[in-house]
Amino acid sequence: MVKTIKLNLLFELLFIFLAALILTVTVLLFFSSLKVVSSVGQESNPLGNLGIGETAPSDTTPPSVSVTNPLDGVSVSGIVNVTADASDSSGIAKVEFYADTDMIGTSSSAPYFSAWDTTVYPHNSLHLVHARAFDLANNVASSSGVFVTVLDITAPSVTITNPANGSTVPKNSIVTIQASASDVSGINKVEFYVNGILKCTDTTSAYSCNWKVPKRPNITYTLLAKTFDVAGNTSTSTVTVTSK
Ligand SMILES: [Ca+2]
Ligand SMILES: [Ca+2]
Repeated sequence: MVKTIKLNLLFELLFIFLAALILTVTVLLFFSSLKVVSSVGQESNPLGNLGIGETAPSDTTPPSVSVTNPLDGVSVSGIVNVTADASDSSGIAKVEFYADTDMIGTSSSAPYFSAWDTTVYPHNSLHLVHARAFDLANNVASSSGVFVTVLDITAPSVTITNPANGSTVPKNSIVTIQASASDVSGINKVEFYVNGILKCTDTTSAYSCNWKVPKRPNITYTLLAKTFDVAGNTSTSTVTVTSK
């Protein structure tokens, strides 16, 4: 009887020991599986080739950049294609183009270029064009500047504001022909013509011409204002009027 009880106790102790062993192994396996997951996570990291504690070599060298068009000292006009060469060991992120302190545009892939509208500048004005290149590590380099002279090839604007197109004018009277004219480079003069004959030349704003309307009624006249900007570009505005 006593022997049987001892044997039962022995079996119970063995069972508890085995249960504890299984629990311990299960817990160990669980945590080791977590480690596997975390190391897999590291493998997918872009810096996975680096060992623990290592960092990527940082790029501290700025790119090389130069403006390839326009050339230094040339004259330009209209829309100019500004181009640059840029290179860097870690790669170019973008190239910015400047005229004086104004940004012309940004180019993010080779060939690097930007369209520069020079029609906003006055005739014979001097401008400094340069490029700034950024590498992928955000190092910046500025190119040498190129000096260019902008020539105005854009016609001025002009409009006859009086008399109105298609209106009648009193015969045998003085009618003041008025015109508004403007240009980024400035207006040199406005010429006023009646049926092709030059009547007045006005060099200062407001531009006008006193025209003596002939005595005959029911005559149609073509009034024309021709304006010249300081670069010699011209444009015209015409109206027709009838004497009454
Ligand atoms: Ca670099
Ligand atoms: Ca002009």
